[in-house]
Amino acid sequence: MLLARLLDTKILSIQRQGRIGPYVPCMGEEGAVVPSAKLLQKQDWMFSSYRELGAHLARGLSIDLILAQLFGNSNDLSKGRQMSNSWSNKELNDVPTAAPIGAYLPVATGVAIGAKIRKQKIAVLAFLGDGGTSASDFHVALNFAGVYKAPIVFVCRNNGWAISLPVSKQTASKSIAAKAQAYGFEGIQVDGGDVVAVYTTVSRALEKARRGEGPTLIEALTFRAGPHSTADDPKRYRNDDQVAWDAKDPIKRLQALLVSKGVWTNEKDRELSKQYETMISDAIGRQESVKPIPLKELILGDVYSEMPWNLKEQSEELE
Ligand SMILES: Cc1ncc(C[n+]2csc(CCOP(=O)(O)OP(=O)(O)O)c2C)c(N)n1
Ligand SMILES: [Mg+2]
Repeated sequence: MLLARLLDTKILSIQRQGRIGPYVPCMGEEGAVVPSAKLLQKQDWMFSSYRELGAHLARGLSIDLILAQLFGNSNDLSKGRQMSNSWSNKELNDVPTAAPIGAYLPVATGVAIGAKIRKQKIAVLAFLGDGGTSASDFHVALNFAGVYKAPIVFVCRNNGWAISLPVSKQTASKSIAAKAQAYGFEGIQVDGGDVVAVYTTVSRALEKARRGEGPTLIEALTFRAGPHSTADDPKRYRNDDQVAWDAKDPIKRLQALLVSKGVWTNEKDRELSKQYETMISDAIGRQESVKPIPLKELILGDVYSEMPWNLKEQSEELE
């Protein structure tokens, strides 16, 4: 969580310096995503939206690969072709998101149904936002998950906003968790800033999925501490209360808990922060200078195993 916070903060500053394109920050929501992703086993699958930086780190994606994706350089596993924040890694069963909200959710359910048919004892974890619950794909995904008793856990980060639209205008349901009832499975609301509560709830849901007892929808109540993206000005639609945010900060809450239990100190915290900051600046130094893949390959590569004559012609023209 701390690594995600420090990396997010640093990425925001290099974005403001014009060194990368648009970015979607994750500050405030680490408590809902990091423990969830940390609970996955190697053969499980993870689907996400774009505000789950910490989940990719927890899954094992390196700082270098996270930055390579944002610089769109030739080290990037998606070769600079994906929208920013669309991290993925085939070896980690970490699937890239799709720009249309929720479009990956039926795919996630499909992977879970596939695993069930193959009798694999695995689980699928799929993150989404409160806005994602209005996408038709959300309802398709939950309906199929319910009917097939698919081994999937949906974790919805309800941060109260879909860009500038408040959740009160997103749904007339009493909660997002309540929506699961219509699809015949359990929905649970949890404080997304309470790491222990998230860990326990997601752990039980993943175990239930692995036992073949079907899906769960978890609504994690979170706080989006920053703007929707670097192209957004939240002051135009909401008033942020700094004091209220400090009390909600999942990292501060966990630090306080660990210090009170005598298993962590502020001194250790400072040391760890320094260590992470060095790792982050070293990785930026490595990735910023890496060139993008050549334009020709970016546009025309990976489409045909053998390039047809018309593309060959265009390729020469491009050169
Ligand atoms: C189908 C679709 N409609 C609209 C958009 C534009 N859009 C991008 S992010 C976003 C808000 C989504 O909010 P939420 O699901 O609550 O996630 P959050 O940004 O709060 O993490 C919208 C409307 C889109 N990408 N796809
Ligand atoms: Mg939201």
